[in-house]
Amino acid sequence: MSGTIELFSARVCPFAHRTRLALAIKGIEFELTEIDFDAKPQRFLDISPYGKVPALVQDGDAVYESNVINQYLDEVYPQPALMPQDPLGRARARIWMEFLDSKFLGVYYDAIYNADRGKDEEFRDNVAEKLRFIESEGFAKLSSDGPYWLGSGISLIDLAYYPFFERLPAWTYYRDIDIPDDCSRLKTWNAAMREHPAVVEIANSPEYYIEGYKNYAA
Ligand SMILES: N[C@@H](CCC(=O)N[C@@H](CS)C(=O)NCC(=O)O)C(=O)O
Repeated sequence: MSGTIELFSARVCPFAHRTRLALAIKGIEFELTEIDFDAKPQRFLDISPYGKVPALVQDGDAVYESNVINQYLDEVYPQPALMPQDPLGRARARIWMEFLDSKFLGVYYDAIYNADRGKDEEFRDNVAEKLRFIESEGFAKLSSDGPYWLGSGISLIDLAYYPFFERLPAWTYYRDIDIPDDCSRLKTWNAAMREHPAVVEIANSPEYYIEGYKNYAA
């Protein structure tokens, strides 16, 4: 069995949040090292070549990139399984994790970083379009009776997306962006995620995120 895990993390970071969720769901013990971005220790930079959290060390070996870390954890600690058992299912899970990072997050963060109030509506529509795509191409085709992305069992897709939805109250507060009413599966998923014990264990309040994104939204 593999040795102790040290996780380099930051409370503010949605990517690190993904890995905290995977560790919590699997009940894996680990040592948490919180990184101050303004004073990154050399020990952290030595194992995280991009200087980003999350990064994990086990038996002297480093793994970084949140979705890669989570798939590593799922292979080293197979129970409970957080990826489908069949290759096609795993391919689909990776497609949606990739969609989030390469196609959704840019649009999502553009909307809160935007400094031109005259363009807020355009950015809001762009986010809504992506959320509707997730609803119709993702949930409607994959989640069966739900409530999670792949049905009744939570998976790494859920863990990849959820941190950005825990932060959604900041988007609502500053930019009036929320899950569209016609995205009922997405709403059900969001509500189910919020009640999951692992989510509850490490959740931050809406106020924490509203305060945390204040400077970005200004
Ligand atoms: N693609 C990376 C993104 C990680 C990332 O962007 N982490 C940010 C915090 S949310 C970071 O460590 N930033 C430190 C810095 O830019 O100095 C992943 O999925 O792990």
